[in-house]
Amino acid sequence: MAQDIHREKILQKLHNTGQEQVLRFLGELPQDQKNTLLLQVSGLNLDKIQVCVENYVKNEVSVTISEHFEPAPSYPASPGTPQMTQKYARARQFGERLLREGRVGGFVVAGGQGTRLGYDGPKGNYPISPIRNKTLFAIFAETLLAASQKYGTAIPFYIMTSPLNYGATVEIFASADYYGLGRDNVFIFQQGTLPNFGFDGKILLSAKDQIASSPDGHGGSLKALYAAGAVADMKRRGVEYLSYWQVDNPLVKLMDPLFIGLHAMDEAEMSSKALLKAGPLEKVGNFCLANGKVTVIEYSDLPDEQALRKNPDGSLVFELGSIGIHIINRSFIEKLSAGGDFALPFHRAVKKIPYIDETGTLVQPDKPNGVKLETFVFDALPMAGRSVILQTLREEEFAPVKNAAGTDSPDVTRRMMVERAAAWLEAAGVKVPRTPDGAPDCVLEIAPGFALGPEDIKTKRDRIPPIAPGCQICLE
Ligand code: UD2
Repeated sequence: MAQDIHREKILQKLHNTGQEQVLRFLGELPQDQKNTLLLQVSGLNLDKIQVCVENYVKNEVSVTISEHFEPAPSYPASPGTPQMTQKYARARQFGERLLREGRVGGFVVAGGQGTRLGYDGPKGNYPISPIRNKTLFAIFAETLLAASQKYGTAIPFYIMTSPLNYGATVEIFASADYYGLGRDNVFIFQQGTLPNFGFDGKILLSAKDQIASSPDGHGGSLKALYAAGAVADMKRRGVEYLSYWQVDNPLVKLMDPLFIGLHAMDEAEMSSKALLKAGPLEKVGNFCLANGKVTVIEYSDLPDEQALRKNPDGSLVFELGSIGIHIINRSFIEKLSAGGDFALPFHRAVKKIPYIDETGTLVQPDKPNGVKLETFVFDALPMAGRSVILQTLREEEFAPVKNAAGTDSPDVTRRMMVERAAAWLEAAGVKVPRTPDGAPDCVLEIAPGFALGPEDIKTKRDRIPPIAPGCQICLE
C-alpha cells in the first residue's frame, strides 16, 4: 500500500515536471528492473532538475561571466625581493610544520574517463613513468608515502572516482596492497551523477530500465567528500587541509610546503597554483578577479578579445592559467556542505548521447543530440573568504596526459619527466649528458622514495652513478 502511494507520488511529480517519458517502458519490465528504475527516479530531485532544464539545457548560454573582471594577483614562482624571500622561507617552514603535525591530506579527483586518451579503465592506472612504467596512481601513492616518511606522519590519501570506475579503482589499490600506504590511509569514494537530457529538456534513457546519466564533474567533489564521510575521516585524524590535484598530471608537487604555508599564513580557504599560459588561447581556465573575488573563467567562456589583450610590455593581461591544483580547507567544505543546499553553477556540454527512442530501440547518434551538465571545483573559489594564487613552472609541475598523440600526450609527459629529473640532478651538481639541441641524452627516472625535489638529491649524491650518454638510470 505504502509502496503504491510512493509510486503514485513519483508519477505525479514526473507528470508535473514533464518527465513522464522515463517510465515509458515500465509496464513491460520484469519486477526487479521495475524496482531498479523506480529507485533511480525516486533519487532524482525533480524540482531542481526542472530549474536546471530551463536555465542550462534549453538555454544556450552556459555561463554568465561578470562584466567587470581584472587580472588576479598572485605570488610569483620565485620571490623577487628580500621581503618576499623572507616570507617564502617562513611559509615553507610553516607548511612543513603543518605537514609534520599531520594536518594535510592528499586528494585526487579521478572520476573522469580516459576517453580522449583512448585508454579503457581508470585513468589513474595509466602507465607513465619513463623506465619502470609506473602508473599515475603508483606515482601519487609513492609520493605520499615518501612525504609521510619525510614528515614522520601518515598522510591519508582520498580518491574520488565515478560510479563508472569505482570498482576498478578499489581493485587496483587492493591488488597493489595500497602501494604501502596501508589500507586505513586510503579512502576511495564515488562522486554523484546527473541525468542527461535531450535538447528538449527531456531526461534520456540509456536502457529501458536505466536513466542516462554521467558524473557531475570535479565540482561534485566538495559534496562527495562530505557525503562519503571523507570529511568526517579528516576530522577524526585532525586533517585541516586537502592538497587537491587532477589524476592526469604525474609532475604535480604534492604536499608542497611553500604552497601550504602561503595558503595557511594568509588564512585562505581555497587556493590555487597557476601557470603563465603558453599562449593566449591555451586550453586552461583563466584566473581573474571578478567583484574582488578570485574566479576562474574557463577557456571556452573567455571572449577572445579578452584572452588576446596585452600589457604595454607585451605580456598577456590574463596570463595565469589554472592547472587544477588547489589547497582546500576542511572547514570550507564543512561550511559549504552543512547548509545542504549549496550548489555550484552548472556548465553545459553538448554531446552525442546514446539513448532509447520511443520504440525501445537503442540509438547511437552520429551528431550531438543532447546535453550533459557538469560542475567545476574552481567555481567554489569566489565563495572562499580568501584565496591565494601561487605561480609555478610548467617544466616543474605540469605535464598532463590527456591525448593519445600530440599535445599533452604520453610521449610529451614522459619527455618532461626525464627533463625534470635531469634538471633536479644538475641542480645538485650531477653531470647529465645532453644532445646538441639541449635535450637530456639519456633516460632518467627518479622514484618519489629517492627524492621529492632537488633538495633531497643533494643528500644522496653518493648513490648516483656517473650518467653516460644514451644510458637509462632509475634512482630509487
Ligand atoms: C581541466 C580544466 C582546465 C585545466 C586543465 C589542466 C576543467 C573544466 N578544465 O581541463 O582549466 O586546468 O584541466 O589539465 O576542469 N574529473 C572527475 N570527475 C568528473 C570530471 C572530471 O573526477 O566528473 C577529474 C578528472 O578525472 C581529471 C580532472 O577532473 O582528473 C580534470 O578533468 P578533465 O580531464 O575533464 O579536464 P580538462 O582536461 O578538460
